[in-house]
Amino acid sequence: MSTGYVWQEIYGWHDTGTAAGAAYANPMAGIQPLRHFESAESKKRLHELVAVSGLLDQLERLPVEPATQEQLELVHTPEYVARIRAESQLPKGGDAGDGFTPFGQGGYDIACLAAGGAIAALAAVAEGRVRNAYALVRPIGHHALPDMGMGFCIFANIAIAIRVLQARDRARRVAVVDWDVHHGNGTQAIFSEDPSVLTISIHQDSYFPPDSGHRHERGSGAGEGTALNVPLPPGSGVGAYLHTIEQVVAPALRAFQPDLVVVASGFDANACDPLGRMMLTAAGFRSMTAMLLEVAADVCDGRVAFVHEGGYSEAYVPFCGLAVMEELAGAKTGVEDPYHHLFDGMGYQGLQPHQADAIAAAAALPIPSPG
Ligand code: 9RB
Ligand code: ZN
Repeated sequence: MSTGYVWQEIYGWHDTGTAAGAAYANPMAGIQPLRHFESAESKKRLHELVAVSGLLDQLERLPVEPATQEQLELVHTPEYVARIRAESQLPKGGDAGDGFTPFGQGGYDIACLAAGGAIAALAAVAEGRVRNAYALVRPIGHHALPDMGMGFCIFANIAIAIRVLQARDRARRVAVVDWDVHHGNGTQAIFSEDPSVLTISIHQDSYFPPDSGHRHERGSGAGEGTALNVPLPPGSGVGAYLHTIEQVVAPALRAFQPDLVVVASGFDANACDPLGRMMLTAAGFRSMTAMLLEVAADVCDGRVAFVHEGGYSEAYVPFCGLAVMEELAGAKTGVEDPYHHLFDGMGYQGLQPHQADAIAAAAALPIPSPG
């Protein structure tokens, strides 16, 4: 069986405008127009490397339908969906909610196609049509809340896809492993009271959203214990991340016994991301993927679907993404990480004592088992 792959050219046309990073350009306040942090470039270049390296020929390109209004409303409020649709018809587009999540005309349609890409990937894996899958979608989704977009996210792509699968009875228990450098607050909030979905987020401690992703956030009500946060100190590298997968994520997945594992695959914890302050390498992402595949082979016949999140290094994201997809497909393209000399040997790549303490504290948190 093959590895499924989602990419739509129009994802590259989602227009985040002439911001200055995440701020709105304002010449009178000294803020010179630039690009938004979240430009298409890192994703387009990842797709182009997948194609040029030859890996694309070994993947199964999955067809994508836009998520329907009904599917969006499995997670989002009708009012929010209607507002995005209305603003998307304006020539200047709109903002999904926090002032940092702009979109251009037609942004609604592209966001529906991003949610649809997540649905296509999760469905293909859950239905056994592919062994595993990577959905390279844009805009990203893990910060989006039911009634508000934020942090470059319009619709909660992964959460919508999980709800669609559950409604079709294609999956009951699902675990989300979010390795984006930012806290996966939206996914956590949506499933907070839901015992059927375990959300795990590994992120840079106390970054974005502000005051979010603390270890004591464990879900609530019937979902108590099904949110797991691993805030890591800035400067964490390959050693800290692999230790986290081994000591926290793998045991949690073995305890929770999901039918499907979904990875919220941001690459902004890489060593040269402009927004993250972590040190992951392409080889680090490859090893994390291999470890997750090994656990998934034991708990859910290897059913893993990756859905893209952040990652803003236009130069390095392509190599990190290619490493993950090679591992998923069990293929080697021969393209080497051109930065490995620089990043693999960086000081403090190994596990540091203060990182081990943070990981041990997360590893001590109990995870509910089925039944
Ligand atoms: C805020 C500002 C940000 C900054 C980074 C992200 C990253 C998202 C991501 C989102 C929003 C500014 C809160 C500027 O990659 N997620 O995976 N917002 N930045 N000013 N203020 C008040
Ligand atoms: Zn991020």
